[in-house]
Amino acid sequence: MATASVDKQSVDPLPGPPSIPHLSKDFIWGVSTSSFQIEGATQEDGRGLSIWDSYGRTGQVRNNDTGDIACDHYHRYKEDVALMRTLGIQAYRFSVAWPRVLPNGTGAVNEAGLAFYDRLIDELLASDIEPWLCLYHWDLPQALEDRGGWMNRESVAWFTDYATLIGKRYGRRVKRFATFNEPAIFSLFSRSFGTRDRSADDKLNRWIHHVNLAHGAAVDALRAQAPGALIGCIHNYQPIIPSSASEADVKAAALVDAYWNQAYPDPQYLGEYPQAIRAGIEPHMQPGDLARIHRPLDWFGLNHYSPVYINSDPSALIGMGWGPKPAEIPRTPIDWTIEPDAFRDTLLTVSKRYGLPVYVTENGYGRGDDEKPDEIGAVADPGRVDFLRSYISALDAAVAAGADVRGYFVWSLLDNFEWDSGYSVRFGLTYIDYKTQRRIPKSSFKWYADVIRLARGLTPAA
Ligand code: IFM
Repeated sequence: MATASVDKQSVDPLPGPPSIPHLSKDFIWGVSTSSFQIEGATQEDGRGLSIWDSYGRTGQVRNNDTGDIACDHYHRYKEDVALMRTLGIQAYRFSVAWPRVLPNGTGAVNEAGLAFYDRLIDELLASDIEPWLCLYHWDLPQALEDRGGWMNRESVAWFTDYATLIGKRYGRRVKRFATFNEPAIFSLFSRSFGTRDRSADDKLNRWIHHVNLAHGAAVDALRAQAPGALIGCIHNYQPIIPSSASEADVKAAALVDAYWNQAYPDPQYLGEYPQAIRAGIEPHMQPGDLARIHRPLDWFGLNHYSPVYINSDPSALIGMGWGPKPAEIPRTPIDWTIEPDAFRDTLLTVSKRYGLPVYVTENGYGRGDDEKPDEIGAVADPGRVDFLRSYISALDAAVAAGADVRGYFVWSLLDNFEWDSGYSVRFGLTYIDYKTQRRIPKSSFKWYADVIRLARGLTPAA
């Protein structure tokens, strides 16, 4: 049985700040969001459809939730940037909705869509917050999915055109770009793959290779349009742990590790695919492909939540089954194990393996819909505070042990559309009342603001 949810503990007083003696004063503190999860306005100002608009209409998202309104950030971005100012962050990571700026994925440009990101970027800069722009956080234009999406090698050219447009438009004001957010996650969990169909393994290999090529081409396009910008890719990297010592489980976990953790960063940062998947990728390779993928990068983006426990399941995609999690490890309310030591170890691993400055571009705590304002309208989230406190302390420990970590972004500024779970899972430092769109900073918001002020040598807000 899982240990009881940590949110049941007492709220008052909030725990003190994490122990961070090894973080420098110019360490970057931030928050992250993504376009589809917060923007809404899916049918406004000429935006095209994305695959998540279509998927939301299939009835497979919990409570039939859609992204139609989400947090209405498209209209309320100023209020959201004001929240960021109150937090005191130095950087904000967001993504551009590809179908908002190129409604058909390629070809005609939607000026009204581009103008939205102009307004957002200008508001951030006027607030002294650095915009970190991610090109792709899963909302592929439906028009491109209809042409085969990432299965089609032409996707490399589509993505290059999109990256060129974005670099040209924003490159004078935006100096940090990421190509993709968590390519392994949208590959492994894409609904295009029947998880009980082993012929999908080959589709997965082809898809991975195209996304990697698209990454490399986009890096070149961004460099051409935005000289001096710092470019990276954002990876979800977690320890993959076999749930037993059996040979089958150990082998399965090793293969999942290759797909989940290395299939993207290894060719992008090191110029080669992990040994375990090379033979699978080989049929999709053309001469010169590895050099096209392996373009110089400036930083490594790490999204980390908790280790993954794996069982062998020979009939499932890449033989991956979900193994039981050890009962003694505490969990968040959405059943993710809380293991800050694994975070510390992962930071050390990626820092050493990829040899570039690491930025933690996502880390956070999800809770179900029982997270609500109390009778005085406040939202107390002590479980989230404890989680962040222990993970930020673990980050400091990683730095003390030699990891080159330069920044940390909480997922997320706002509660938002949590993919298949719709609005039933909340990750925000800010509570969203979806009926009124009222924003209520949670106790973790105040706590994080104090952490940032202290880390920067300022006194905590009263
Ligand atoms: O909400 C997601 C985000 O889009 C990608 N990383 C994990 C988050 C929490 O599940």
